[in-house]
Amino acid sequence: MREIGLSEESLFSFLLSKREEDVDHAHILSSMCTIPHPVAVRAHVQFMETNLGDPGLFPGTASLERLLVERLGTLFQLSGACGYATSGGTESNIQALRMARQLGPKEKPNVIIPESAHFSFKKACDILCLEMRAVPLDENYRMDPVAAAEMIDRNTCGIVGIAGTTEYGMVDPIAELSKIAGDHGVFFHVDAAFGGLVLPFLDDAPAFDFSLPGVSSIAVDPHKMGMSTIPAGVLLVRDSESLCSLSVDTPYLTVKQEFTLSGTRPGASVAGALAVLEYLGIQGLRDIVAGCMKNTRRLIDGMEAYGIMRAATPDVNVATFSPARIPPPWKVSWTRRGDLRLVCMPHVHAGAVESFLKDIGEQNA
Ligand code: 0PR
Repeated sequence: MREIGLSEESLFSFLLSKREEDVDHAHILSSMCTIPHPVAVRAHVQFMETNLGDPGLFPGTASLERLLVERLGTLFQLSGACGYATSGGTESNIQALRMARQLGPKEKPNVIIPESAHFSFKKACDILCLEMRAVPLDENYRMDPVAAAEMIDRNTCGIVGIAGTTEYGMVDPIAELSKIAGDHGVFFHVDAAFGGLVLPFLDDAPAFDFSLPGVSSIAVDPHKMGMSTIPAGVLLVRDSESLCSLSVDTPYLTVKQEFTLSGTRPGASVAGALAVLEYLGIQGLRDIVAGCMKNTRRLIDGMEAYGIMRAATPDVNVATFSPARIPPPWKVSWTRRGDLRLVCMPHVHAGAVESFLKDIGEQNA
């Protein structure tokens, strides 16, 4: 620590210089986060000092969290869904597996998870001492439901399906998995951290939500396609008993029990997440998703015109390709199998797609 503090001017010029080292969103094609919507930023600033960890002190903010859960629950076809705002998909996935473990068999519990799962499930299994059984994928990078069913035994406490995989943008056969989970009486968590705010706005999207009776919980991240400020995830749960299985006593707070993983929790990004949903409504979100999907298709067509072929035909706005040389300053990512991965987030405008394609054409000519 400095003995004497900096002047405000020097402090902010130092901070600005650091901020300028960050990559400009104009060139980020690798991220599942995006530039927050202006209404999210405004709401975030308005709720900056609120703490959902002690909701009795912030009843107004706490009611916004309940409204956020209600809005997303209804979007996922369950009125009266319970849940809470998490820090993102990782926390939602950890908490979902924690519920599965609380409610399921106690002896050497295992969970059935697709090979395509986000690495947050590895963290969850480590923390919760769960055996992770990895289900192979079919030729379209979707979880094989027959293999999943064969892996279930009497120690299985949970099944996970992904609605919008991180790497290839695929939706697992959630309806079949819901049936399998229901038949075995096993907790079924759907990781829709990415796809949860894409699929409801597409025509002909596969079912992935609470309309399927076997679905026990859903993770969805407003800080991804919901254009919220970070951190904003939501864990939605069908039954309040499942969520209450996570409760611990909190004797000196304004509430006597809590089921969340974090104690102190930001109200700011919850207000930000809700602000976007309220401001855009279904129609506004549908337009944004339509734009992202159009850009994804244009990217795939444009790359294939250069002979860089798609690795998959995605269900959501993640495009993957056989390896290609990528010129600076574009920031792209690579899947575990070595495919090029590009995510058409709302900040990736049609103009950026065209200028990326032009650069690729020159580089790979
Ligand atoms: N589930 C799925 C399907 C995800 O894609 C992700 C993150 C998570 C869970 C975990 O969410 P949190 O990171 O919010 O805890 N997917 C992105 C990824 O790993 C996260 C990300 C976002 C990474 C922006 C980089 C980046 O620039 O690719």
